[in-house]
Amino acid sequence: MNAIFKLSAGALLVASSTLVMSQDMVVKIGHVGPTSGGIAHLGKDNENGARMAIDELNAKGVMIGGKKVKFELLAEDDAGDPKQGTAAAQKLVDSKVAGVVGHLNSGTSIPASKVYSDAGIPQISPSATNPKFTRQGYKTTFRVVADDVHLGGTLGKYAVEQLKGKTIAVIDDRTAYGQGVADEFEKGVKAKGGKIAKREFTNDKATDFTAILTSIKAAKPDVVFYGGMDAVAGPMIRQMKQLGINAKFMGGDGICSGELPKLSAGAMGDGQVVCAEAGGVEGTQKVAMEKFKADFKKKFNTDVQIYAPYVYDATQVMVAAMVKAGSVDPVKYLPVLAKTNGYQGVTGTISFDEKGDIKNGALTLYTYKGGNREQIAVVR
Ligand code: ABU
Repeated sequence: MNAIFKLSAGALLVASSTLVMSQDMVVKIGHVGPTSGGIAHLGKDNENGARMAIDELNAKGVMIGGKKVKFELLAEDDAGDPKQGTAAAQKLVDSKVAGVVGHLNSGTSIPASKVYSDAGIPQISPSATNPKFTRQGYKTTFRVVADDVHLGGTLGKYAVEQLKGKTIAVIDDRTAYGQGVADEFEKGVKAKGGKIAKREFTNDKATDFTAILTSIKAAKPDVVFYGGMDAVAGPMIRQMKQLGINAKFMGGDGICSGELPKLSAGAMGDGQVVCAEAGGVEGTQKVAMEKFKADFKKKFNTDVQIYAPYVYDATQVMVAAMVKAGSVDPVKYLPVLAKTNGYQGVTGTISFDEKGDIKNGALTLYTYKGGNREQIAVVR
């Protein structure tokens, strides 16, 4: 009897907790990034940003339309590959997600945006910077960082005005991001009267740059810009050193990670690398960002790479729109999301323009000293 009683009580407890949970409205939010392949460390960083937001929202308890919501993160890996990106997008649409945060890369975010647009599902990228992403006329497409026009253009001007670059070489990885940011860098250099002495290209999986670096060495560059990601930039910096190229090395947000010193195997001289993150915090906002980074480290036992805080904010902005709309139905909360104005996140103030781009997006210029990233300036 006793055993039966215990069993029954246990069953009752299970049944009762299932009952409580079943009263919660489960809302699925998708996240996509490359959690496999060369930049898996960046994909995981992004995914952790989403997980942190979801866990906090669930711990806090969110009511939408009078119902308690339990958010569920559906995390997909696109390996940074455009085809896998659209497949992951379709999988999330089929799983009936209410919204998607991602993808990380422009080369995956752009083709995936059509899938989300066709399904009417809001998509916020925390890191895709190719301008085309928000210029396709889709109402479902948003981003919370500045684009490559701002990023590449600012770095190009910096190369001429601050680094006093006279002989500038440019390499890109032929991806939507890498080639695009390199083109904008060129425009920035030329706008300030500088000249591009050499333009070369590689690909996003290459490991040997001897041929292009030998060609670049002949031009005796004082600045080399690379449009691509840190997984390629690291070995490139190491091979530049081996070939005796002592130029400053510049790149966009894709190289501006905490992992770059390790990826270059310690070949970076202090102040040799200048890169820019497509976002930035200033003044009192720094306190919130430092807290985020400390909480992130405590939760995941790893430092933020680049975009985890932007993923966190993108997730929070999406949920804030659902709360304000009183609905998780994309038809109802999408117009509210589009009108986001003055949302205070850990990355700063988020307001969207008519294209879904962040208004007044900042950039942060960084260099590396002693293997650590050091802020040079925030530029708007
Ligand atoms: N913005 C750099 C990394 C992501 C991308 O735009 O491809």
